[in-house]
Amino acid sequence: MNYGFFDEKNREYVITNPNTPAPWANYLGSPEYGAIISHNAGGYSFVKSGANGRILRYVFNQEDKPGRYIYLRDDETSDYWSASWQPVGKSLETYKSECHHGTAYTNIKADYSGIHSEALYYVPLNKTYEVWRLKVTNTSDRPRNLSVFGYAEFTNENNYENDQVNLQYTLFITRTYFKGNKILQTINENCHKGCNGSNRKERFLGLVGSEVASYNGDKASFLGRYRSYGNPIAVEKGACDNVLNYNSNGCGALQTKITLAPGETKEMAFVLGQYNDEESAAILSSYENLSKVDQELEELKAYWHGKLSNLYVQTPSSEFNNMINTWNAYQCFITFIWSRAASFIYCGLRNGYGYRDTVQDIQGIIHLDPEMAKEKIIFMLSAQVDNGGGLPLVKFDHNAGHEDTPDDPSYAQATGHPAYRADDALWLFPTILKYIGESGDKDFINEVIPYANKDEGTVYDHLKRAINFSMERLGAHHMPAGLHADWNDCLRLGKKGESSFVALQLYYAMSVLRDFASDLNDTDYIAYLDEVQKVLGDTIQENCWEDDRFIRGFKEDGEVIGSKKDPEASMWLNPQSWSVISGLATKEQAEKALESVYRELNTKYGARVMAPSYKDHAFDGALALLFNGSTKENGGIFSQPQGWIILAEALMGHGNRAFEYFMESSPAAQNDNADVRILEPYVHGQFTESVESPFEGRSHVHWLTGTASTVMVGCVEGILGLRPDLDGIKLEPAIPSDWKTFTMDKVFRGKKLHITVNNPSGAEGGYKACYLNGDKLDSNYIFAAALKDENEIILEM
Ligand code: IFM
Repeated sequence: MNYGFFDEKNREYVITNPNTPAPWANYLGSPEYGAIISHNAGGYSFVKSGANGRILRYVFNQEDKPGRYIYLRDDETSDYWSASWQPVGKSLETYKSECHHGTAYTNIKADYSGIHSEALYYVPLNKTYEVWRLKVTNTSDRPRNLSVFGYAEFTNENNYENDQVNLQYTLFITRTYFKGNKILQTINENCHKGCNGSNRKERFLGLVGSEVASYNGDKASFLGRYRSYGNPIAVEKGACDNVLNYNSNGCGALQTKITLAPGETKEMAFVLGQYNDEESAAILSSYENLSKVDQELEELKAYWHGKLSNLYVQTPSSEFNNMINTWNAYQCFITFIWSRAASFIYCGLRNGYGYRDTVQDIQGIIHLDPEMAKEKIIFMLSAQVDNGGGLPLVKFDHNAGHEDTPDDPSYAQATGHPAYRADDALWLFPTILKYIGESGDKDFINEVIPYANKDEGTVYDHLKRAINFSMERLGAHHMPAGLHADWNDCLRLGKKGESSFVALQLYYAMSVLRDFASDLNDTDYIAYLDEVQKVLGDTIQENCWEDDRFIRGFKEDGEVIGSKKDPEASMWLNPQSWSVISGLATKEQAEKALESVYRELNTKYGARVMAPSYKDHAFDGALALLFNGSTKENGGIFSQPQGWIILAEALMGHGNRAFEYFMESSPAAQNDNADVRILEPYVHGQFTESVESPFEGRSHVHWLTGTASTVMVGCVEGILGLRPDLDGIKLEPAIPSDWKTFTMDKVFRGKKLHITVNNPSGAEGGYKACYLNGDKLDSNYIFAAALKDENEIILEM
């Protein structure tokens, strides 16, 4: 069953049945002013921090409430409903709703009792407040007298935990005022005269475009005793009782009354933010002419659609097109910008950026906005310790050159991360390679950037130190130690245990750095890399290849993890995909390893991260045991590695398999299976429950996940075969054999490429000929120097 559809042209997902299996969310604004909204208007807002800057209350792990509620009431019949289906929740027999989630805006349309409403929610570009614009149209044939109520439930304090549980304090620090067209809430309002002035906060909910008829600043007065958001007493009665809170929960509730002739439309806007009386008055008066809302909406669309249009594909698969052109791409920007800041799962407590997650997130947007990526790459390089390792958590107030490291007890105390992880800095290699390839900014390699704790070095030096970090922490088999974790947070291999995944990443990193070294003509270093890469390659081959698979590594006592003989966890996904991505596996090994994945790990919802799940045969470092079988790292279908298996299959020219993995795990492909998948059909989650779960196919942890970037890379570099490198771009699609033709419009280094791929003979990989602006090329590689401003490229498969 589905609950909506993709509107490809408008880059929207449209929810036509609001009774979805979970709140399906959208992101408005940015972490400077962040607003998360569900299709039923549930959600919260914050300034700078979801945990410490929370201004709208939302109760986690509940039924999606409260939210940004707009109630409508027929003042003749006393019947009332909400502009979003919830919270009033009228029967869907009579109440029709369409929620349009778009790029940084959400427009909820409803039809009930001859009244059409459209509630548009957004945060204007570069602004730190939000707008709820309501348009109401009388679609009946008689004049209508309506009340409209806007309701925002302010937190009593910016810290969300205090707001929820520290009531002996937070109830007594807030009060509200009515100021003509707004409710103004103050917190610690006397603090400008004493105590800590910075505690003082003011928030407002204001109304423009219509007169306020009544108001409430007190939540209990608005809702009434033993009532809830679905039946507030104020709405039921048809008026707020003008009570303001003092030592009780605050809110902003404003009522206005409108009369509509048949066919007539009226509009108004509620505006909400954390600003004082004067500032909020200025903001509100700037909306006196409500046409500003349409302008701001157009600005938002132009901003986001502009970025997204740097790659536009038209393939025979609407699932693929919807994800690559809009939703996966938009999710990549959201994870890039928001990191793991806030969602309906993440409350905002994490006080920094995870190193690996952030460096991975960057990869998802490089093909769309390399400049934006560069800034973050520099930031992450400045969070690399001078020993070459990454800081596991980079604090939001990171002070490059002056940070403590995991070697200092104070770092663990401040961040909760007691030790280095083996993989963090190794993610820099694919990310920097992609950035330089996409942008052509070869000089970047010579840019000088500080280390996290002391000293500075060029990007090249940073990368060399990252290699050293691994080389200085090798185990008994001469492979990198797994340390506190490798990519898998649930594998704690320590200083002696070894990780084949990190070994493969290191092998790959050496190849990337070799290219940079040869561009810089650094012959000594090339010789060094050749030598150590050979030793590393040999040791992986000797110790990790077992018949039809690469093992996962070694425990501290030297025992193998992921051997075919193991009763549990005998097959692991990542070493197989990375054996191909890294370039280490021979063709024969690659074919066998990928076949083993398909045979032993694949399910109808994608490939499991390992199997069988741990139950009775785990070891101390196998923290996956904490989870139920078929869940998360314990044999679940971890979503991030789906991107790597797609890429690996594509690199082998297995277009059918690559696309099969794409379809199995793609949210869009599950649109008609929403009751099983549960999560939004337009965003990737962190994982999907696999075969041992009674809820096989159910996905979890929406939006903020590294999956967005790995799947994007798997699709763009793998299936579409767009592979920029230092001097140009290689085109090597690996597609389903029934794709006869498709096109890609790509902006590459400021030049426009219109690429047509023709596949008359039903190939799934390889190419026969490539033409640039009518000239046949020697290969499928296009030198950037050969490009004009606009280019017609044809690839014959
Ligand atoms: O790689 C990690 C990531 O950093 C956080 N989520 C889980 C992944 C796998 O353990």
